[in-house]
Amino acid sequence: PGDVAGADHPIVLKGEYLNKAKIADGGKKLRKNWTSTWVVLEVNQLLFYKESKQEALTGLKPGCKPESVDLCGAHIEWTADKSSRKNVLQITTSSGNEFLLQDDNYPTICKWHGAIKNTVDSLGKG
Ligand code: I3P
Repeated sequence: PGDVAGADHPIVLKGEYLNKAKIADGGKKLRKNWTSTWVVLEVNQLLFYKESKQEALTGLKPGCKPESVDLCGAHIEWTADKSSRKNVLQITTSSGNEFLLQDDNYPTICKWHGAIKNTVDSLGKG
């Protein structure tokens, strides 16, 4: 019921481990801390799980929710100047949260960039 993260939205891209760093919260800059996270793309949001097995537990176990990123009104772009790493993309939400996603494998991160961009664009059309 309602908008329980991970419970009732169709999955667009199945889970995969990517490197993630949240660099701003509500427009306020955060200290960068890269972590490996299990990323799932749904039709309206991106979910960050600590590990793959957490996805299966969400909905069964209270308090086992992923971090969710509302993609409505969000922006996604490649960035070369926010990190010394290669293959970095940035997602900025309408609430001013900023996330970097990165993978050393270019085809992998391209696939995520394309799918997230399609999702953002489709939500934008309303
Ligand atoms: C940061 C850490 C990050 C690095 C960041 C550093 O140092 O080395 O990996 O980002 O660079 O500040 P600390 O652990 O002391 O916070 P990248 O790996 O993305 O380059 P930055 O300050 O240029 O963002």
